[in-house]
Amino acid sequence: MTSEPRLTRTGDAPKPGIVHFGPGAFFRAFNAVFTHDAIVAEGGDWGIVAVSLRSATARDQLKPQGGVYTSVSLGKTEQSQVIGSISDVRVAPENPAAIHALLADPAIRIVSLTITEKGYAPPYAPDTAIAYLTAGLAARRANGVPPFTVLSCDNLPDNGQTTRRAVLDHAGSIDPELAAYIEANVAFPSTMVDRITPATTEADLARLIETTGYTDAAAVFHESFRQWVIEDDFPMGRPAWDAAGAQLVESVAAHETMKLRCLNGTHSAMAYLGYLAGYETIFDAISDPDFAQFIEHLWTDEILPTVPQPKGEDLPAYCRALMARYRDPSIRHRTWQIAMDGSQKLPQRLLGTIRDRLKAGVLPEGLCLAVAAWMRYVGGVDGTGQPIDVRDPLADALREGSDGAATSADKVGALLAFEAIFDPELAGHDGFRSAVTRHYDTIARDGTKAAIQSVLGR
Ligand code: CS2
Repeated sequence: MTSEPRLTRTGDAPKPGIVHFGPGAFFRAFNAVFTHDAIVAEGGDWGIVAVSLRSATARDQLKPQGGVYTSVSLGKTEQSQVIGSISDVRVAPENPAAIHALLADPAIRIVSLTITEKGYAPPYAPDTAIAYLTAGLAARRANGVPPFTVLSCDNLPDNGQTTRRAVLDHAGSIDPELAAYIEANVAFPSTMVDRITPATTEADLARLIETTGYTDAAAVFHESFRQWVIEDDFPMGRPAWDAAGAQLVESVAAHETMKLRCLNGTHSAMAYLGYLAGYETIFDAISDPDFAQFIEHLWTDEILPTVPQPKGEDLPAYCRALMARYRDPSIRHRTWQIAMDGSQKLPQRLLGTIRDRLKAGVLPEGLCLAVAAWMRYVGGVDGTGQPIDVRDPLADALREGSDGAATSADKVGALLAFEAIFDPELAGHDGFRSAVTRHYDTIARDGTKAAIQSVLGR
């Protein structure tokens, strides 16, 4: 127990204009910070009502503090900022009707989402974000209130379009006229979001008490870097996010591909390979010269040739900056955390790149190795025989898939048969299949480091 006073709000919370689903660490390190800075810069009633779809943790942490918390930028010079943009926090399952009423409120002009990749997958039960969005839009249509803008902030290609398709799909199953209305009237701008935010630890919170003199149960710890690219399509207005450093553009597609393939692709590669090699964090993995050289190889030879040129970006410089971000010793980002939900991440992070290389007639060995490492990881046992705590909506099915098969070719084949992950054309590509099987065997026989060295030609 500490005797330090708890952080609290002084003054009034901003009047709400945004509802946000998914009040976790990333939202607090990113959306809420940009919105705080935007309100400070240019004002506006853009307070955020943060809604959790499941657990009460965020509410229990934030409510006693009046919604304020500390955002800590780690690095050589640590900087902390008290963030005041969260007006209220709700737990949807405690009172779904209150969430429906909130979404129907004309003051709410934007509904944003950080619900992770799996949050967009059907079926859309009434307690999912997609169902709440649809119900909110239906209520506004019935009441003659203009619709809110829907802003997905998850790491998915075309996240606006993905959300739109999900909402239209769900609305169509309820009432085709509602779907037609949404199609004609609701804006779903796409975004690219980027800030590395490891899960908060008890040690982080204890250190914060020492440096600030107060207790803050909701604090978040992240890198100082942040990049937000947003399609500027907000019929009901938006906070001055541009004044806070966001890039408002016509199309984010190229930015999104760059980020998903260069950052998230190498993140996932390091998560599986690094975990199997015994590395706890990205920093630990990238400090191994073999890993560093492997990641450089992935960027230069396998990923960048597939990435379109985003306006205003220098792609090789982008990758150099990424390497510096990975090498930051103050960011303890666990490989296990990034390894989570691989079945939802692989397609946009690794498989699209592989497909593009195969189309160009090149077999991307390093990315095939990353896929093989994922296959070993979801097998649930590491190289030393220890069980792996695999967190994935498909975890059981994936483990059973690889358990049943006799040879490694059969195991790889069984996993490639998951059509929700691998499209049949890729799964049936002989060169891809045999490269993944070969790497799968090398990891089992000689270990992860040897497999990496074989790709590097050593
Ligand atoms: C990471 C991302 O957990 C993961 O899968 O790759 O959360 C990554 O840290 C962010 O996208 C960085 O912006």
